[in-house]
Amino acid sequence: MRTNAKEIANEFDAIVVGSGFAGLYMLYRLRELGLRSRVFERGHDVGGTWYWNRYPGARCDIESFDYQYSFSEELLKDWVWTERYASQPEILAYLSHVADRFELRSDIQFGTTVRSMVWLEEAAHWIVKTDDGSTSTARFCIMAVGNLSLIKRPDFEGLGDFQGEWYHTGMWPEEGVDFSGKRVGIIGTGSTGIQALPLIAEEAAQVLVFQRTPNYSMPARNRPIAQDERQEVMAHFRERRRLCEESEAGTPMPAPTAAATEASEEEIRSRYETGWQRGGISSLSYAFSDFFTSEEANKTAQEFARSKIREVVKNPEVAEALSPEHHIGTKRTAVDTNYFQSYNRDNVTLVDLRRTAFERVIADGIRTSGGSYQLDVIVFAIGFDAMTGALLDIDITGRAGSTLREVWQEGPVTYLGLVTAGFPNLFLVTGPGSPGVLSNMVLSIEQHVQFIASLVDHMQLEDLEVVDTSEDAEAGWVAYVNELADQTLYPKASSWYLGANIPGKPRVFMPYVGGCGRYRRECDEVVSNDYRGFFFGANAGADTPEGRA
Ligand code: NA7
Repeated sequence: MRTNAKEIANEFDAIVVGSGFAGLYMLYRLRELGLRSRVFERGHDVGGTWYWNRYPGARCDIESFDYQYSFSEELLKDWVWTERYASQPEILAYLSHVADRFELRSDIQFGTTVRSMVWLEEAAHWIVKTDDGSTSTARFCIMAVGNLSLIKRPDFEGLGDFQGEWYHTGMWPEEGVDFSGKRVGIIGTGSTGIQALPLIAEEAAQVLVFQRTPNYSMPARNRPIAQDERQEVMAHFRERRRLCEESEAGTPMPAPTAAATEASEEEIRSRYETGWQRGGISSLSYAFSDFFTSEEANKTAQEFARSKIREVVKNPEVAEALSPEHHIGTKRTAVDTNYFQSYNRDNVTLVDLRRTAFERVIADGIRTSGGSYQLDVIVFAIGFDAMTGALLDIDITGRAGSTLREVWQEGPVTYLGLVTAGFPNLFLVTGPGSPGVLSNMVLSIEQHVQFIASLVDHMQLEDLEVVDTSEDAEAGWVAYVNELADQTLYPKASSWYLGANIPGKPRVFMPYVGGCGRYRRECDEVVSNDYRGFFFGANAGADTPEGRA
C-alpha cells in the first residue's frame, strides 16, 4: 500500500502506542538512544490500565516494593510507597511523577487512538494513522498497549432499556460514582468484582452480586508501610530485585521445594495456614512445588481455600455458592480485603446465576429466571479481551499486505512474545508468549523494554534498518510455550489466559508459564547467539527472512 507523501505530517524514528508502565519506560529508553519518538495515548493522561481502572477498591496484587521501576536510583529514592499493596490512586500518582520527573509528557500525544499501521517495504517504515486524522511514520513501532486494556463490552440484552446508571469497571469515570442510598447490581466476580464489592457495599443501600462462576481469593493483609520497614527493604533493594528477576512470578518469594503429594496432612494444613496468615496472591501457591502441576496437590489447596470461605461466610448456602471448583490458580486468583466478609452484611445478596439464569436487563433492573431485581446502578466487572484485544483492535498490516488479524486468526503467534513474523520493526511489550500476565508486570515490562532498546541500539550501531523473525522461529516458540503450559494445570480452566471469556475467540493458552527467571535466561541466550531467530536487513526491503530459518 502506498501513501501520498503529502499526507505524512510527522516523521519519527519510533512510535510507541500506550503510556502505561511499558510506554513510559520505552519512551525513556528511546530518548536515551537519541531516537525521535512519539507516544500515542488514548487516555488523557499517563497510566494505562491504572488510568482507566478507577473503580472503588482497585489495588495492585503485587507488593509495592516490587511493583515499581528499578532503572533509576533517583526514582527509587524519591518515591515512598505508603501501603504493602498500592491503591490505584497511588500507582497513578507514581506514574504521573515518573512522567514529570523525566519530562516525558512533551513526547506523548494524549487523547489519541491509533487506528491503523501499515508497513511500507520500500521506505522500511510504518505508516501510522490516528483518530485525529493525522498520519505519522516511524522506523520502529512499539506496542505498549497493555494486556488488560480492551474491555469486554457489556452487550447484555435490554441494556439499552435500562433507566438507571451503568458503568464498566475498566472505564470508570474520573469523577467517581456516588452509590449512597442506591441499589447496586455488580456483574462479575473476578479480581475486579472481588475488590469492588466491599467498598461499594459500605456506601450503597443494597448490593446484589450476580455471580456466574465463583473465584478463589486470598486475604491481602494489606497494611501501611512503616518508615523503618521501608528503610530496611530499600537498603537491600538490589538484592531483592535480583531475586525477583530470577524467580517465577517476578516476586522475591523463594520457590517452594516440598511437594504436597509427599507431605502429611498436618504439614499441608500448617504450610497453607502460614501462607494464609502472610496473605497475598501466593498465599497458597508458594506452599508446594507441585501446586500447578498435580491435580492431587492442587486439590489440597482448593479444599483449604473452600474451608476458609465456610469459616467466614455465616450462611452455609451462600458459602457453598461462593465456593469455586476449578483448579486453584489456573484462573487468576484474586486478592481481597473483606470480600467474603461482605456477604455477612444485611445489604449484600448473592444471586447465583448457575441456579437462576440471567435473562435480560430491564428498565428498572435485571431479570433472571428466578425473578426481577430492581437496581439504580449496574456495575459491569466483566473483564477484558485480554492479551490480544488491544493489538487486534488496530488495523495492522505487515509485509505483503498480511494483516495481524489474519495471521493471528487461530491464536497469536510470536517469537519470545516480542515480535511476530512478517511485521518488521514492530515490537510487543509483554505480548502473548511472554511471562507478562503471570508475573509481576512491571518487572517483565522492564526486561522487555531493555531487550527492545538493546536490539534497536544494536541495529543502529551495525547500520541495520530492518529486523524480523521467521515463521519457523516463531512456530518453534509457540510449540515450546504450549509444551510448557501442557505440563501444568493451567490449560484446564476456562480462563482469559486461554481466551475463553470472549465468545468466538480462539482457545489458545497465551502466556509463557516457564517463569521470569527462565525466560530472562532464554532471552539473554538469544542475544548472545547473535540474536538467534531474528533476521536483519541492512537496506530497506533488501532482506527478508524467507528461506533463511
Ligand atoms: P475477569 O477475571 O475476566 O472476571 C470477569 C468476571 O465477570 C467473571 O466472574 C466472569 O464470569 C464475569 N462475567 C463475564 N461475562 C459475564 C456475563 N456475560 N454474565 C455474567 N458474568 C460474566 O475480569 P476482572 O476485571 O475481574 O479481572 C481481570 C484481571 O485484572 C485480573 O485477572 C487481574 O489480573 C487484574 P465467568 O468466570 O466468565 O463465568
